[in-house]
Amino acid sequence: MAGEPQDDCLFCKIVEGSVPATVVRETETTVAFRDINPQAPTHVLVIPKAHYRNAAVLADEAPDLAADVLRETRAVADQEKLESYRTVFNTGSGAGQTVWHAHAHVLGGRGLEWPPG
Ligand code: IU
Repeated sequence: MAGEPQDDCLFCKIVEGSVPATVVRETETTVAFRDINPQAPTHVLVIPKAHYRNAAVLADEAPDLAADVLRETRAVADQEKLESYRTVFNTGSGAGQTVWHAHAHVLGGRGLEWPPG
């Protein structure tokens, strides 16, 4: 069922606490933790605690939760004292999505090129 934890999902395990992560923020509905392969001095992932396979499904099925995730990206940027930052939702394998639990990347702390690769 949409939103239910998935046994084979690494990010669900991070939410449960059975896989460790460097958590920087947590709310009732979201967790934010440092990416293990950072692409910028600040690279934090914000995830909903509930499992949705990507940002498109999250937006369709749980728009209030999608708003919580977006609000938390801003809170992470504030906490990390980022004046400029980029929020990325890779959606689908062609866009580089590799983990099938919706997540926002928050990247900052260096100049960022546009367009992205
Ligand atoms: P993507 O948008 O699905 O490609 O992002 C997945 C991110 O999850 C990627 O940046 C990985 O470095 C990151 N990640 C992580 O932080 N911890 C993990 O155990 C695994 C992936 I697997």
